[in-house]
Amino acid sequence: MSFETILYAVGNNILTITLNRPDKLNAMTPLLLSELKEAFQQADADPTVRVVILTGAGRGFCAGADLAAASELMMKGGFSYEENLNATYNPLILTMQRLQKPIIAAVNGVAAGAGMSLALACDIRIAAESASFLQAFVKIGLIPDSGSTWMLPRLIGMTKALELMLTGQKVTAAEALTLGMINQVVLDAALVSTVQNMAQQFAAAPTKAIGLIKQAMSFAMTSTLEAAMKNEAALQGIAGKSADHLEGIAAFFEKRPAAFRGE
Ligand code: LHQ
Repeated sequence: MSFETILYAVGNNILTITLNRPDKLNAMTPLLLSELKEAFQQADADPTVRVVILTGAGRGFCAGADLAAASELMMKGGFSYEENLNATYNPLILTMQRLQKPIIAAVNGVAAGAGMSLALACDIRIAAESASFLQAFVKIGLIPDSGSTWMLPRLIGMTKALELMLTGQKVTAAEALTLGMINQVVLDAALVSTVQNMAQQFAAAPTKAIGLIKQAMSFAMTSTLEAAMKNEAALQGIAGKSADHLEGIAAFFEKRPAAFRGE
């Protein structure tokens, strides 16, 4: 399957999706949004994909909504931000969150507005030293969207999340690490190899359990302790029946590395 605005490459059980509008810092047009959602749906359906890397071509990760495309739609009249978000950005973020496979954001440059929301919707964020993050929305008189108001305070706490949203100030990769917004900062030249190493580990991991961990954590974010434990028990019931669990136990007693197949 070939796309116009993203690159989609699978190899060794690793899917790399590259946002590919480098001249516009990979700002998201309606086409890019629909292609990206389709890419994650394909990742879901393809059993050979056991981990996804999301990155940007050129010097940016993603500059958020393409403001030229947004203004064009507004000029035509009848454009509704609410409808647009509900029809495009929100389903994309939910598709990512519900994907039963890990997503690593390789943040190669600036992640702004909904581009930052996109990075926040990934499960792991590794940033190049020169990358930065900004809740750009307020600078154009908008509010954070695409899940930022839900995700950011959960990651870094209300105090700092609100400050970043109210000011729109740029956060460097080093600051983002200190805030707990990202998992790791690496030298620009080491980004690809660091992310590849982590992706290889996930590609050899018990994929079913990883999907269930994502599901359990997502549920627990909005539930009581009692409900979270009940849900853990139900999901553990599923994990306990997986082939990879049997393999994990066998490998433990045979004192050898487990050969997980993602089943
Ligand atoms: C862009 C963009 C961009 C188009 C850089 N669009 N061209 C909104 C509306 C609709 C529905 C749903 O949700 C949303 C949510 C949002 O995402 S709102 C927030 C949208 N994003 C922004 O407001 C960020 C705008 N961009 C910037 O503030 C800067 O470009 C940043 C800080 C990201 C990077 O600055 P620089 O490194 O100085 O790069 P630059 O500004 O020179 O940009 C390079 C090129 O990319 C330039 O094009 P040009 O043809 O002049 O070389 C920019 O116009 C273009 N570009 N962001 N969002």
